Amino acid sequence: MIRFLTAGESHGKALTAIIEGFPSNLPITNEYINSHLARRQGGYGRGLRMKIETDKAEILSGIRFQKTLGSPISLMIRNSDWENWIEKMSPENKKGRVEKITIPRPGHADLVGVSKYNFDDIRNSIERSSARETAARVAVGSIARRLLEEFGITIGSFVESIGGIYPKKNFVNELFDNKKDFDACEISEAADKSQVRVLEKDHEEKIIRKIKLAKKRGDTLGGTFYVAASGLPVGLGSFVHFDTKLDADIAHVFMSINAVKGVEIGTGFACADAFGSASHDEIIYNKNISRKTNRAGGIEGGVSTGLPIIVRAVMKPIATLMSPIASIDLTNFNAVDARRERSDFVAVPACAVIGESMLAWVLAKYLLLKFGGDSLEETKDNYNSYCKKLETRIRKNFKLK
Ligand code: EPS
Repeated sequence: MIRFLTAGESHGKALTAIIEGFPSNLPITNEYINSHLARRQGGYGRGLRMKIETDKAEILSGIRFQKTLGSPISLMIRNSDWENWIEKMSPENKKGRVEKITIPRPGHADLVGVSKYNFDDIRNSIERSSARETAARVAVGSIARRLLEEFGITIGSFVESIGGIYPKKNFVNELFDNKKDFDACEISEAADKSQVRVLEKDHEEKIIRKIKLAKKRGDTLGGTFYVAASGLPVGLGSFVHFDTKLDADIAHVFMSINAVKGVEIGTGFACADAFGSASHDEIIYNKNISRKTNRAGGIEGGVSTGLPIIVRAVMKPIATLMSPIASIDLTNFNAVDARRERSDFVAVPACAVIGESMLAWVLAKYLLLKFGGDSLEETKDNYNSYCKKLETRIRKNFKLK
């Protein structure tokens, strides 16, 4: 079973991660991890912090000559901004002139954090609840993604909407129709060319206008995004327990991303309004067992069907507002404006990249649960033997005697 932990405060020295359970001999380079870290930093509407940081992962253990050793992998991403926070964030007992933060921002973890952990300074909550932590998750996810690539599984994403601005064309309908081969990587390649990771030029322009308006008003925006995976085998996940269902795990990891408030798989919430006949995917045989459509988004009964996995999620607007809404000062409970803090105006494009990383993690977990060996070679043997014999087994099992 693979697992990971991240550590690190937003303005501490560094973010770190420990990853366990990957097979040996998986090729991986710093450049590969860093290319995904750079994708997370992009997007029109980010704040000044992204101008300070150029996130780079340093590999501390578990990888030798660009291949995994099977031992725990540890990574570190230094915070360049630490230089400006050494006194304010010192782990030593030498407090500089630290101004305590006493006014919580609605929508952030400020108030729940000080209530729960018994703090006298909201800074103590801000630091770990910051979305800065997702840089470590993207580094972790890129190792999972590298593993999946060895099995022909690719992952991609695009932004569907920001601030209620949707594209003219609904790109996912094509995916639900299941009419042509689809490589999830290709949607990311197209989206990465856009400043807000959308697929149409005039859609991008409209969104940028809306972000400019939000900035002018001192406000923020959220939006929706799709993450997809293609090239999957049938049979990842299981229906035998609540915590072995692939879709349940996907929902969990997406909801764990900062500011994500909802997630759906396949046609998701739209199923509520459709007939059953327009909701499920008819089974056909055309050289292989296949489906006419992929409305289920690649998962039935908590198990991958082999068709692309399609996840949609919604990110709420960033909680830090330059024209703040109401709060109270915890020193006297008087009504005041919520605190301003350097932040992003929009982070939906970054959120989609984080979604890719989390989906990669879950898929790598279920791939290794089913096929995992100590080395990549052993894992590939298990995978190939299962995939090659799948249809032969069905034929044999159901043959009329
Ligand atoms: C982020 C770093 C943060 C924020 C943002 C995400 O840096 P700072 O707090 O120094 O400006 O830009 O975090 C939030 C929006 C949030 O609400 O926590 C990053 O690296 O992604």
